[in-house]
Amino acid sequence: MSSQKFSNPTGKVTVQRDLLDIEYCEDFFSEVDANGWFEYLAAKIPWERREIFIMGKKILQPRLICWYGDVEYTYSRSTLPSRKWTPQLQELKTIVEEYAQQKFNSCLLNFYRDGKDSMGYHSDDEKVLGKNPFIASLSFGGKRRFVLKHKKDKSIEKVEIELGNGSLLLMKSQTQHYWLHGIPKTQKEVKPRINLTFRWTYPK
Ligand SMILES: O=C(O)CCC(=O)C(=O)O
Ligand SMILES: [Mn+2]
Repeated sequence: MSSQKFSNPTGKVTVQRDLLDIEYCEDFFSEVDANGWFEYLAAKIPWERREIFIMGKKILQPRLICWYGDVEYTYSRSTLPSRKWTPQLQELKTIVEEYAQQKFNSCLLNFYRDGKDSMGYHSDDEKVLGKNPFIASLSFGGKRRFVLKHKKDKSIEKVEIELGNGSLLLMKSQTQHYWLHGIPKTQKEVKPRINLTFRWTYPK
């Protein structure tokens, strides 16, 4: 699919405080292109629902996922095999790499079917992601609330961003060491949403 590049990155917001370092670009893709990407990804990605272990308990993940990249990925006792980039995913990766001036070799795709699908608070700080993981997160489809909270200091105010259709969020420097992030469940009527988080994953 041919896509317009970051057509109008004027809606760019940077938040740097308390060792949080993020950049949010609201209109990275035009609405038309973002809708096209959503349709493509919803139909063509081999989405799966995985069982994971949380505090020793086996649960079904509250969303669909798929892992692409040059290396496999293990988390919560679940191993996701490496999967060859499709030309379309490669295209998205290149667009994001050019903008972020950063290389990525892997991508976790998440499909939130409705407001009951979610991602719990976590940080992308596993050893395989290196010292200061640089995460680039693309969103397509329904808007969802993305919340960041400091790992230890409860007096530090949370940061909330509504991640919209066609937006790009970058998480940089020491963010993953000091902050948790997640997508809470919502009772509001929300459209399905697809998210792609590009990362650099070191082989084990
Ligand atoms: O869906 C999102 O915006 C968050 C995804 C995320 O944090 C992750 O894949 O690690
Ligand atoms: Mn994450």
